[in-house]
Amino acid sequence: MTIYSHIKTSIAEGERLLAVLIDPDKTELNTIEGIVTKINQSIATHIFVGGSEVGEGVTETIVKAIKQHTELPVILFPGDVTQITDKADGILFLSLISGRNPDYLIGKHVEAVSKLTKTQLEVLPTGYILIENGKQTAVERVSNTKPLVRSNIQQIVDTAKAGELLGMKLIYLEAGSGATHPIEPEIISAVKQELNIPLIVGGGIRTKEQLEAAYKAGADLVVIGTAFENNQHFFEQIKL
Ligand code: 1GP
Repeated sequence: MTIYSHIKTSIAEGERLLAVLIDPDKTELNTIEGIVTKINQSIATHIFVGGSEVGEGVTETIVKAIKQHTELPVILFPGDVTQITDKADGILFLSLISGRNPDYLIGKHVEAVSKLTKTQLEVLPTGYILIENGKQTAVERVSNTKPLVRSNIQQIVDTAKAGELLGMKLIYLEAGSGATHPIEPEIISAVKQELNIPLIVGGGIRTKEQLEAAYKAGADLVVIGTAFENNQHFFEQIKL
C-alpha cells in the first residue's frame, strides 16, 4: 500500500496519525538508535525528516540510520532540494502556498525533478500554509515570505481550498517549529470543514491537551518536533 492510501485508509477508520519530526541539523548520529527506539514505542505512525537549514549529505546519513531501526514510514520534509535522498520512503513535495515567493511555489520543484526522477520516493504534493503565531519562524526567514494572519480565517480556508483545487494531496497548516502557540482549533476546524483531502497540523504542540485539541478540531495527522526533541519522555508522559 502506498503511504498516501495508508493515510487515507487510516483516516477512514478513525485513526489519529502522528508524525515525529527529526531535524538532521539538531540530531547527532549516535543518538538515532535511542531516539527511534522511543518513537517505535510511542503513538507515532510516521517519521518526518527535515529542517530549514541542513548541511549537504547530512539528511541522507540520518535517514539511513533511522531506517535501520524502524518499520515506520520515513518521509522527507525538506527545507531545500539538497535534502532529497532515496533512502527515505516518501517526500512531502511542499508548495508554500501562504507565500508569494515563486521559488517556493514552483522554482525549487523544478530544481528537484532531476533528483526525484532518479529515486523511488513516493511524492506527496502538499500545500504548505504558514500561519503567524507571534514570532518570526525559520520558514518565514528562509523562504522570505509572510505567514497568513491568524485572525483572517476565511483567507486561510480559501488558501487551503485553492491547494486542493490545484490537485495537492495534503494540506499542512504550520505554526512554525517551536511556535509559541499552536494553530488555533477554530482555524483547524474551519479548514477541515471545507477540505476533502487529509489535513496535517504542526508547530508549537507541547502538551497532551494541545494535541487532543488539534485532533478534536479535525487534524488528521499532527506533527511533533520540539516537544520530543527537548524531552524524550514526552510520549510516555502524554499517555498518562
Ligand atoms: C515544524 O510543524 C513542525 O515544521 C513541528 O513543530 O517543532 O514546534 O513541534 P514543533
